Amino acid sequence: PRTIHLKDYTPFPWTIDGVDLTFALAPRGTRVTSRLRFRPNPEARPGPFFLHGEDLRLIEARIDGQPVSPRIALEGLTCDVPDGPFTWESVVEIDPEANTRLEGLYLSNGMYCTQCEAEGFRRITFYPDRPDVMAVFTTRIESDLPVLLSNGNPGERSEGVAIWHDPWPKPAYLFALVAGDLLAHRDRFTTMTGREVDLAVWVRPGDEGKCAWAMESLKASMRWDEETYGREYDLDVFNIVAVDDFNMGAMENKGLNIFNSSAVLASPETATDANYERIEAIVAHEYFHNWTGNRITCRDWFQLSLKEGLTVFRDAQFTGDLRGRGVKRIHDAAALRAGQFREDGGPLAHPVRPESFVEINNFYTMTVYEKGAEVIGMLKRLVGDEGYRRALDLYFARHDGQAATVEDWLQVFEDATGRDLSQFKLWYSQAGTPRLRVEERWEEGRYTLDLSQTVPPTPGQPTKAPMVIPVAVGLLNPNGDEVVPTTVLELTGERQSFAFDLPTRPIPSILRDFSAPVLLDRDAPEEEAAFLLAHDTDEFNRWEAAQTLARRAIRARLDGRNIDPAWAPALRAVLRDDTLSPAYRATILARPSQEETAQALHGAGLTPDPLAIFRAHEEVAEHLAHALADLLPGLHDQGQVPGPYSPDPDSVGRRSLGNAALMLLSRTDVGARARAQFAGAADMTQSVAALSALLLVDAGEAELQAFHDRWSGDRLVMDKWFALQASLARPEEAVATAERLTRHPAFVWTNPNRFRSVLGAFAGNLAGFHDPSGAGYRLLADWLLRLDGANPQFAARMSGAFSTWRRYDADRQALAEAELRRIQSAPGLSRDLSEMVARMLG
Ligand code: HT7
Ligand code: ZN
Repeated sequence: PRTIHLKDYTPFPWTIDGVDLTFALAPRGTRVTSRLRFRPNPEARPGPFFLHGEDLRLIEARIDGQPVSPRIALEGLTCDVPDGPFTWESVVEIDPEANTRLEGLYLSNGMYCTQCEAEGFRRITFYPDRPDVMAVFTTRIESDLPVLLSNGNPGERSEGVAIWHDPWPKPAYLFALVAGDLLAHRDRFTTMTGREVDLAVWVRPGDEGKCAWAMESLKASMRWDEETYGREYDLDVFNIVAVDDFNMGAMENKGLNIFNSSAVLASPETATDANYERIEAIVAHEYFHNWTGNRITCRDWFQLSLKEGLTVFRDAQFTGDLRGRGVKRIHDAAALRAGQFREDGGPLAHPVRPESFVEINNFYTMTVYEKGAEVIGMLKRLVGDEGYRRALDLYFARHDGQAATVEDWLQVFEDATGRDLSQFKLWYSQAGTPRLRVEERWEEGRYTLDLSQTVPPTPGQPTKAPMVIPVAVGLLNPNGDEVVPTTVLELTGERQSFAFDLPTRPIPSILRDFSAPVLLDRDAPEEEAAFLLAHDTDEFNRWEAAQTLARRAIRARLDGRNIDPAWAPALRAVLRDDTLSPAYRATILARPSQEETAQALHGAGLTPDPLAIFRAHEEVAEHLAHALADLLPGLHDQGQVPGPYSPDPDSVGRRSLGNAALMLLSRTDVGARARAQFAGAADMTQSVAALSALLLVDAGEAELQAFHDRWSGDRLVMDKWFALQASLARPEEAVATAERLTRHPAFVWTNPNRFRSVLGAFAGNLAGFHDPSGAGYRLLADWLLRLDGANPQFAARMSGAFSTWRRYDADRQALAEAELRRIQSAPGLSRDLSEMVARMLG
């Protein structure tokens, strides 16, 4: 397969003045007629006329009305064309029913829907399927189905025909079409300039009672983007459609967002607080793409983070504003460390702006999304809130209607703030998590922080230059007063010193608010973490201090030592502090994940033993459960929020603290409270938490069955039933549990949500997946091979579970490698999965 390189970019030799599409929908033979008005692109060098196209049956092609015979190749067609402007027409036939890839036009439970990002439009018709070709689309849909939707504003509607016109030029990846027997949950929004927008969430009959939260989230997002970024919506309608078979969370098609039903549907009985929060965040993310992604799109797919990093950053700001910045920052940093640091430290490491790819779908990663968002957060910290706002205003003014690059993005910051960002740009090109070493010196009246950085080698990048690292620091007096409030130190060299004149030696709080996505390396005095846990004014670093203590406890058990008896009392003081929000106190009670422990051991040059890690985490939880036994029932009681269910931040926070307490309580009361909570649960949050607490202590057989019997008709709730078992199965039973679940009649493996709920959840069960027999590796490899034949994009995504295989002992390595090689040598392996496996084998 061909490798595509950033350096080879050339503009398309034509521009398109208008696109007219007609879809005559039929499950086995949909006819797509396209009429494209081409004009030579004055900014491009002339080149061959090439249109992408895959799995299309060409019926006829014409240029200016005259039949032509294009040369069909594997990935598209070429044709001789006139020198000046011309009109290209083609008729193709496609087979939506046979489309199991969920890219292009496909059928999901009788509903037609599309997924065109990144390169799915070429499975619909012949087209220059690249993001820098932007055009105005008019779409005619012919079908007897009652609801026919596409991008833009609705035009004429008559028996069996609907016409849609999208006035905003867009790349083909933002095209969408939906047709089906759907019901709408409707509302309206009045924009900042008084325009009325009709909003609708479209779902299958039966799901119409589960749309209210997505609609509320949409309206909140529309208002927030007006108030925070001055961005107004620009069409008369905004439609969201929920679909059951979908590879990712959602897609920001212009005016017609298509969502995985798990990211839309919610009712108190069927969705947890976490589901509600996820829906709110994804609805916001897709809506925010209307400006950062759609009005300003990407020149090529190497610039993906331009829209994704920025939109993740914006959705995080939104969630922080609605639900509390400190807790949001803690959740994001924890997720980044567990997922993106893992990616950056292994064979799949790549820069935020990759320089080459075989299959672009393999680069929708945490590095592009989440690290990309971190880079924007650093930029904002460096130029300040005012500078950021000026730069963003300039970005929207200068690049509206364009397909932009990372260079364009940085240029607006340089122009708006006068800052030179040439070194900062390394964050886009250098992969790997920088390690920030901090040492301190105290000489009478002068406190000095010596900062130094190293960026580790990553595939294809053996040596690195120093980055710009904003290190937010605060200094506290030994009595707990803050003597130096948060100050941003800018580390630009390999090592730099920063001095403070102070009467007494302070205690430093370093990397406040997780001001840069780096690993902090510091030999801190033992007692410092407990001090910061008690006194730090920075919410993030206070939580980080709690994490440091928890890591120490885990490490003690791994080394066969006793847990420091001062740990639980230190936590107790914070947990009892009613001035702190329950949501925040819940984060204090959380321990690092087993994955994080494995990563830390590997980073320290040790070989992690998944079983030992599992046991150490269990022992630490047992220790806390006993040491906090008197406090936990009260915390759990606080989580019983009276009145009807509401996903407001306060209620969610209370339940999260109550349920964090319950997870520990079940270890000392043999599940009594969890059983009672399960029996009396009025909402899914309480029900799932209770079931988890029981499964954690190897109980809950009867509750599991009751849950199954009650919810067997609800797809999304059944996903939870599968995922809970696969992820919480004890190490010795995990492979057998996952295998058994794959034999369950409801295990529809072609549905990505269901596949993920069993095999994704199992792969996240550290000791289960890394079973010393290799049976976990074999199970996943078998399923990946099967999945690859139907849905390569999703198979490739799920294969990432193997990426850490070199961390483990020689026996496990040999077993995992054998499975990767078995996959690699399978006949007919997709480009998607073969690229992933090749990279993982390195
Ligand atoms: N921009 C979208 C990314 C995407 C996608 C979505 C659904 C199915 C397949 C997809 N491939 C790429 C989603 C987003 O970031 O908002
Ligand atoms: Zn996105």
